[in-house]
Amino acid sequence: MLELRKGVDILTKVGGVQSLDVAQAIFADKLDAANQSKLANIKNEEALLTIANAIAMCQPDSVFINSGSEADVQWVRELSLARGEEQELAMPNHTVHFDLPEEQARIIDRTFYIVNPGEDISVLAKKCQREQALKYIQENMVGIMAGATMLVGFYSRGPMGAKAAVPALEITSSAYVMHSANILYRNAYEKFDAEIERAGVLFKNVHSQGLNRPEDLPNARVFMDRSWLTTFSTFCTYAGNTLLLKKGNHRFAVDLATYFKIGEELSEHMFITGMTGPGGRKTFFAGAAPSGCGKTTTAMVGTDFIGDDLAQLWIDDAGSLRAINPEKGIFGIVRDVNREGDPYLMKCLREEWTEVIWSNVLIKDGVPYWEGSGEDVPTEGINFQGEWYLGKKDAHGNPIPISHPNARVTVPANAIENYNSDIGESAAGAPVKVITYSGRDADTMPPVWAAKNASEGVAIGASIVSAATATEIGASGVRRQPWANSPFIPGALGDYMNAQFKFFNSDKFTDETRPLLAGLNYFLTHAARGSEGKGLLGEKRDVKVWLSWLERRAHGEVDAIETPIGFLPLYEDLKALFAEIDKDYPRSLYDMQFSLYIDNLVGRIDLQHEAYSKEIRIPEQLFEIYRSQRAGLIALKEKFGPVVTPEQLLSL
Ligand code: SPV
Ligand code: MN
Repeated sequence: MLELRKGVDILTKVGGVQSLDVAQAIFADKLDAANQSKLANIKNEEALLTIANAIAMCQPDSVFINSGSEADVQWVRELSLARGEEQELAMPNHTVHFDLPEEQARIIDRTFYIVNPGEDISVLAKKCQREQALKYIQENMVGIMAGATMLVGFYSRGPMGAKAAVPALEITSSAYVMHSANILYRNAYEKFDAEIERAGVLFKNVHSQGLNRPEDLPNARVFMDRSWLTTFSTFCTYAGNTLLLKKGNHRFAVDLATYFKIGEELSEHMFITGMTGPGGRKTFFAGAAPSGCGKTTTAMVGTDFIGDDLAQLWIDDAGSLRAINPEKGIFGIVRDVNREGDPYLMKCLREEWTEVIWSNVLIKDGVPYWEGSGEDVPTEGINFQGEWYLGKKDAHGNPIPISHPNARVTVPANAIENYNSDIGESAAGAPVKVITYSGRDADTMPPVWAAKNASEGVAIGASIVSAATATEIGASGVRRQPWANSPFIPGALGDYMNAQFKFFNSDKFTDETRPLLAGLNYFLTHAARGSEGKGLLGEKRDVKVWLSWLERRAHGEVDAIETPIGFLPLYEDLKALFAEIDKDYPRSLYDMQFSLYIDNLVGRIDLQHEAYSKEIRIPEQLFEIYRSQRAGLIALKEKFGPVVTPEQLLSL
């Protein structure tokens, strides 16, 4: 299982600082008077020793303490420009950052959990023995900040005071990383000591890009020390590899939920958003999707946007499911963001409205351009591969797109016009009634379905599959993506699954408050349904209909068709919801989207059953659900053949 504070604490070992006296001497040596006086506000011993050890290890020329004041935040912005980590763009407060051409996404091949002898980790992750990680860090991080300024930031992952919020230190030599942290995380400098006390844990992150040279990239590493809640990141700049407050600390939060808060908290790769239903009521959703599968778009379809990437969930004393966003901004994929599908985000990107850090897009005359914007684009400029012109090919002879498929924009949440800051910033969190799970699935699951009970909902999460996207370097093919959280589940999937069953079946929920769990799939194709049409069966604006149907279902206002995989919507209900978005919804489309393709469904269940059979500690409940769904589907096939229409299902 997992034990905290076990084995050598690598940062302390390499830094060698054990006492506050030694720490103070280091601060006196490396910090000027102004920064010493800022640091004097922090008294927590673990925080101070972490900073001192990071200084002793990385040996920067100077240290900047980011108090979160407007002056400090501005200082970080200016440093990033002065050092060339970002460049100014034509629009005020917009800048662009480029990662090296070979580091445009998470470097999953160089990302490791640091483990103690005998500890098992997820079969989907890589591990590195503590001794080896220590050696690597000793050899590569000592003196890595020579000639540079170390930046130290104090953040909270979530609204301060919230049950599931955790304070975190970000220590980096990259001004771009700290600039991004200032947009994406709440500054907790003023209350840092109290927050560590309240939460009982502190996440610690140390990063340096070194000299940021392509030749160092093979030596890039992302290490997560599960036992000491410390991350180390070297020789890289992409925020998913360096700003480890995000996915590095998310992994620690998953561990805490899985091993220390079973049945009480979950830490998920989910958006959070509200939908306004009949009579103006607000219904909040939290939904999981793998990277690059429309999570940001879904979040912004709601009337009350809260977050697009991560959710910390817990059950409050009244039995209500609550969710906070550990972040306060988005680091969103910009490909295919356009006026029609993403009006709020487009306002941030194309109007003088907010601060934006663009990354890995095309720049021409100070204006960014990207794939799928629906705008006219120039035929030359500078992009993630350097000088670019229309028709330019990469080393393999493939045309280079104007922007990388994982090109991103970093934008504060409060600039998104439908952001609900009252709930988004509240320590009580958003009251969540619907949980969704989705992936990029061309041929099997319908656009929306609702689980029959909490355990079957857990099975939906366990069974996500998705085609690979551009967010991980080297990923390809259709893969299992349990809960869309698997890249961030450090321990055995069986342990994580056990925590899911316990949480959603918790007797703290009442019949009224237990959330509805559901599946979503936007990626069914015409081809998979034998239709002549091209591409996807749905479009971005349909998302609102699927969410609205779940909204009504969560309030018991729409009936549904019971099937072995869960409840499906009735045609009339969808038709009425489509009418609300001024769209006709032909019966033929409904039949294509909601008929059960039994062979595909059974194939999917068999795939999952087999894969999970090979893993340790998978709760038996999962296999029971698969067996019963499979038997139900086979019975339907015997009666109706391999494709079962909603009409046939209703005739039963
Ligand atoms: C994702 O890939 O899921 C992201 C971006 O949200 S990253 O920071 O790379 O994880
Ligand atoms: Mn993500």
